[in-house]
Amino acid sequence: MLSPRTSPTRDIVSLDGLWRFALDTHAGATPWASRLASPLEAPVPASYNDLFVDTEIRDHVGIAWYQREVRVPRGWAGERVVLRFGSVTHAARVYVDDRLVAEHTGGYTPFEADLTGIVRPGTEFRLTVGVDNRLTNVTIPPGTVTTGSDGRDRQSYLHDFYNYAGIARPVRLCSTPPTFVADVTVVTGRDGAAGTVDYRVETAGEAADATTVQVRAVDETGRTVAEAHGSEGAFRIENVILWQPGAGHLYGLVVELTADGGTVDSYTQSFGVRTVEVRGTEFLINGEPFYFTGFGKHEDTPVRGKGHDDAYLVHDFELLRWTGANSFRTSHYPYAEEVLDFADRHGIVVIDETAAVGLNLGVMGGLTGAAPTPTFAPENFGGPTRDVHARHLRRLIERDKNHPSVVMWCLANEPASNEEGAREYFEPLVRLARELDPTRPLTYAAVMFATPDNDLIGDLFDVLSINRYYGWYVFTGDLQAAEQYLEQDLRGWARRFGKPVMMSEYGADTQPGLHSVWDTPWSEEYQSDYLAMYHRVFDRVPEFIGEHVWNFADFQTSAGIHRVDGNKKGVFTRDRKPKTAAFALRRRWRGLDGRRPGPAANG
Ligand code: BDP
Repeated sequence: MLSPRTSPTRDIVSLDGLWRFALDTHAGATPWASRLASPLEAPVPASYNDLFVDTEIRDHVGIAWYQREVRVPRGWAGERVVLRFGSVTHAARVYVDDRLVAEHTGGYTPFEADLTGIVRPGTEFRLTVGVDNRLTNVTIPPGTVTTGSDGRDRQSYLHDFYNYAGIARPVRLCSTPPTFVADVTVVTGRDGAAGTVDYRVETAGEAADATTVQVRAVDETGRTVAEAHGSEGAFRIENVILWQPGAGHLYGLVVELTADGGTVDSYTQSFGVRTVEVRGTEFLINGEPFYFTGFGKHEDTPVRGKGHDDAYLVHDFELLRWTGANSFRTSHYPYAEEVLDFADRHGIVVIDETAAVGLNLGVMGGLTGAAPTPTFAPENFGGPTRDVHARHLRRLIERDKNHPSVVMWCLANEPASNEEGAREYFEPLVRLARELDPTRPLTYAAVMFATPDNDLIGDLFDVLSINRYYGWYVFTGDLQAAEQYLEQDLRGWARRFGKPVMMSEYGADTQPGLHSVWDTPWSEEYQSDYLAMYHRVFDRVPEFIGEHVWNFADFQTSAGIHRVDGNKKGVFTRDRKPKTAAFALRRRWRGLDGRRPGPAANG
């Protein structure tokens, strides 16, 4: 799905701002049919949970309503009018006046409603959105809703971040011509000093068959560097400037749809020329071995919850640069498109993850990892869950395929890959991902209970991403034992699969301001020593290709005795203040430029 962009033939009106807001319990039977009678207003984009001092809203399970009036620009007569949501978490029903115009499930990917002929240029309509935050066995991520004896619904889930809900990303009203560019796919390669570009353009609308497609690549100054004709084709960019980690050089593919010598539609798709490949136990970007340094992140900030915020976007990337991080994983769901656009422009490498987190009933068994009931059984996560997972994977790849920053797809976080049924569950998903995108390697983040001996799916993937907490959940406070087990474990994965191995999670909860001269869990020194121990091990494993600390910043979770106002494994606090470990990471990572740290780099 194309990102909304203005062009000589396309306009955009932002619908961000304050909308009327009410929980379904206060909104009447048909909230869309008239003005929402509620004193509350909620900002878009933002999660609604933390805005109000009201536990009924914070812990709400079910539907919440958003509403506003929208005026269609009068100049849009004869144009196609499209309403586009960056995301609504987790499901949406969208009404224009009394009419249902869209339904969408999946809280982290965009969707559109074509309003052509439904709304009239120059007039106003009432836009109402019902936002459903319920998670079940057949949603991704999954969860369970139970009704208590007090009649209240409660939501439980298997992932360790708060189930924020709302209209979390920008909403836009867009115009396109009635015949339009519907999709663009760009795949790049290299031939000596030249870049090779294969492209495919999809068109739609009444007169699509009568149009011809022309494309030209422009550099950052707007100069045309290559041209081609036809809806599918290839061209070369001589003396290409590559998209590189740390230097996000971009070109624009200007796609023009013409008929009878006139322009019907034009759309510019940005792209970067780079290659990605796994060879042996190396991860190559532009043919050079790349070593990942960075974090698993979250979209999580005070008050806004998971709402997209450009100030935090800029600041987070600034802190990544300051720390010497060259990459991050979009744990545990696809992030806002604005984040990936920024990563493209600034040369930050991204591992792009689906929202499939919590496909593991073993976590309910605590540290034993013994699932109380088999994860992949039909009554838990069977065929219907996998179908939804497949749909999400498709949406992710359709959305993010043209981002040069995205170098790998992560199909799931900590699935029960050690349990029977895992292979049957994942094989079709891996096949689908490779069909949709034969160019990018695939990975999944392996849970602690999945070991080199019992994992059932590692051979299906290209890179082994391992989540481990030796020294935290196990061998708590005993870094010496933890070091020994970690090394055995990582060497075991490398030996069994002969593939590149990276650490996709390692971290320790840390209370800022707590200091200790001992190996004291929760102290700032322990977090630094814990990371340093992992780094010593990484530097001894030849197949090792990268390290993503869990987590970039502290983040909110559901309440529980294991969490003190959320997960504190951040190297930065939730309001982005550095803990001691941030300085240690900076010492290790700065100046590496994608190379492996040398033996002296332990920090
Ligand atoms: C891992 C999960 C991550 C958690 C982390 C933790 O992948 O989402 O936040 O553990 O416990 O198992 O901190």
